[in-house]
Amino acid sequence: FEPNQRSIRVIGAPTDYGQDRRGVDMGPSAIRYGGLSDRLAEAGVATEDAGDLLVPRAEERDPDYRTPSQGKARFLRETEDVCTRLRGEVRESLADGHTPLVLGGDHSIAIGTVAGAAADADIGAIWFDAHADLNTPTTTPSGNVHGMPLAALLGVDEWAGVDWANAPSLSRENVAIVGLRSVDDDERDLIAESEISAYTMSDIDRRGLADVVSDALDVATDGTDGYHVSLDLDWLDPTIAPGVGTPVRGGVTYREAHHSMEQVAEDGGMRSMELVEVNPTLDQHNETAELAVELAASAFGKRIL
Ligand code: Z70
Ligand code: MN
Ligand code: MN
Ligand code: MN
Repeated sequence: FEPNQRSIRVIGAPTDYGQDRRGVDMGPSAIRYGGLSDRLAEAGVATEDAGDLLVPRAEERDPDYRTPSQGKARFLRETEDVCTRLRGEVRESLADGHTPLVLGGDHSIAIGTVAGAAADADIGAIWFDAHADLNTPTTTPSGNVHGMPLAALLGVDEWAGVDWANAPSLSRENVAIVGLRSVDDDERDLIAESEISAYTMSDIDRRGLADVVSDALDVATDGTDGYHVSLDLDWLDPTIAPGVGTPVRGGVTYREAHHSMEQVAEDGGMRSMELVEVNPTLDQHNETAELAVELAASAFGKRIL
């Protein structure tokens, strides 16, 4: 057994501003209760917990407060506030030599996580998700910012001028989305006309997930200082991850997901990670949070032999 050199700082971002179903703000508690610190200790990594960011309850805020240029994005002011603070925490964690592990919350928090991770480095990103998260406040069909973080980080259209996303924090040629099965028309057009690498479930069925993730790692590491792993739990099939706001049938299996995280661990270039969209109110016996914990342990180098 080789002790793992890495040390982790856990940062909770208990938001549910970015989507319609309440409850995803309980994600950080459920993930910790699901055994996070014990499983990471078993994986041989030193872990410290910075606690949760203080996030005002959605009921106390006005979702529709926005300037005309902010289009249809709901809770954008609140999202900016949380992401600005999260960006600072993530940047500080990296500066202190700790790999940030951010617990969501809905996927809008990725804007803060990645802005912080990219503040002092050129990074790629692997986006494990059923969705492309490439909408803008104009193209969004829902008004939900959790459908927009990747577009924000790439500086797509009106996201280009948004300073709190530090856009662009990512370059299209270093981004890979893995597991797509629910994509909006404007997102499809953007993927077709840009250098973003996008892998659908059909690609995974044809080529095998291991081969797809190997490509994604090449994309994320090509000319970068490392990469961010954004793990939306709706990447997984809802039969094993029912506790998510937007379950989409036909996701990756338990074994496929673990193997992907083992590939990430073996690669060694991951600089930051986040676990998002766990909704304990929709879960069965906390199994989705426990799965998130197990996947993080694998990504951080849990060994079987
Ligand atoms: C749709 C939208 C989304 C997560 C759903 C859905 C986006 N494309 N993201 N669940 N995690 O409303 O923008
Ligand atoms: Mn420390
Ligand atoms: Mn998703
Ligand atoms: Mn997502």
